[in-house]
Amino acid sequence: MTAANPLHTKIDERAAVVGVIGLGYVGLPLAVETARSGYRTLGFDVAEATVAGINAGHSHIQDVPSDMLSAFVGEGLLSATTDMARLGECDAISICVPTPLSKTKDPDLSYVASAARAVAATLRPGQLVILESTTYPGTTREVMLPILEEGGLVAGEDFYLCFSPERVDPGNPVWHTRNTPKVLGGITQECLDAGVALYARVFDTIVAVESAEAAELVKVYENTFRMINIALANELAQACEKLDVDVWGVIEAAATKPFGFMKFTPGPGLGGHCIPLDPHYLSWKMRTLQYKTRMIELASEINAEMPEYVVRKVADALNGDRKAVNGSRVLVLGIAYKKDIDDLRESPALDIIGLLQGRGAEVMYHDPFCPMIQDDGHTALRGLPMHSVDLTPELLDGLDAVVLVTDHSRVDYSLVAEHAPLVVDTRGVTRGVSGRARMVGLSGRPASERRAGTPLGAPALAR
Ligand code: SAJ
Repeated sequence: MTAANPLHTKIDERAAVVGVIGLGYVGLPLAVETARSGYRTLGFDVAEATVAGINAGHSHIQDVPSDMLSAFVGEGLLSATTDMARLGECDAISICVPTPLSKTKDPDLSYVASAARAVAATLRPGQLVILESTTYPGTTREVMLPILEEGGLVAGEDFYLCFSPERVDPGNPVWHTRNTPKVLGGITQECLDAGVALYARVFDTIVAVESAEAAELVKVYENTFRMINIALANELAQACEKLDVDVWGVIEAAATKPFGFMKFTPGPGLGGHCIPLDPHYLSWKMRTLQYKTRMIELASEINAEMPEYVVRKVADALNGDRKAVNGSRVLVLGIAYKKDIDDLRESPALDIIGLLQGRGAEVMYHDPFCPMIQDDGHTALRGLPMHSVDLTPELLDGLDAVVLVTDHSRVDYSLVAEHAPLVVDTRGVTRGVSGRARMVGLSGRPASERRAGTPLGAPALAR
């Protein structure tokens, strides 16, 4: 594209107005970065409270400090609105809306389509539109493009359309929006050129790829890679159970390989709003093209079976104390989908609580980040809302078992080992912690119960 292009000129002169639709954990950090790069930024969200909070300088996103937000708001560089008619004021618009999966694991693009229609309503020549929401390869060209071209404007000539996957890792102390390499693909070369022109001024590193489809595929591949390797670690844990080998020791030793290996760890199952979901965008798209992504299906099965595996471990461990799950008092320790966060989305802890309740256990939980499990109408647990109980010696002494599901850093695991009779640890965080409790790992007997050189499967030698 020549420098005479008015959009390029506006971008070069920092005169371009940037719009961000969707001000959540992706959109608000992006809006702050475009403001920081000198672009007046207009955030769009359907939630009145979110918009009001931002305009008052209050951040609802952990990675965006309110003092930074209020500085940009105070300078007039950043403001928010629910009025989608103002999208016409923007020279560039990034779309960061949710792309959930339905219960049948079909992509729900209703938010993307709604945002596209809002942009189309005020689309004008020279505008750049970038979709950031994780979705199946083909969405930008097959869903966004027709909606935007309905009014007669042509992508690559009149306006520009790109896909750029979000790579936000909430709470990551090293990788932030600005310094994480940003992949970008366009519907046409001119689209890509326009997207690079803007994003090269916002992100430290731009990774231009051949098309919007390639950029969409990069994102689902990244997270599918992760999901499949987690499944392999979970399968290794079950193999170690059969061989009576401590899986954590095997993984730690394998991780000493300085090349050709990447450490993943087994656990109670797969939580979060990315890893369990993103691979299904790819498998869904491939099904429409008569291709079965067998690796994704199998890995998803293995991960989905982990809550059952954990509950069987709890049942077996209680049997070791001549107890049944039915009637036992069980504490689930840590319920967020991963450590040191408060996010319950797709958390396997909820499955484990439901399975234990279904077997007749009296289940309670402790999680310093999650004070309550709401009764949101689709979490099928008994006794909702459930509240986090305090972790006290009295509570622990009165339990039959603790199942450690999420390994938050700020829990006193020595207190748990000292007072609970039995701990089933699905994260390997209590290895080396000793106390009154019988400690059961995700696989095999604890190393403390196995003398060095004990043949596989042989009972531990009496001391
Ligand atoms: N998990 C395991 N074993 C592992 C790693 C994770 O069981 O070795 C489990 C976690 O307990 C959790 C689930 O998988 O239940 C997902 O954990 P995650 O570490 O992948 O965290 P997420 O869901 O927050 O993933 C995000 C993703 N970021 C984006 O999509 C932009 C992912 O690509 C990142 O790699 C990940 O953060 C990260 O590394 O923190």
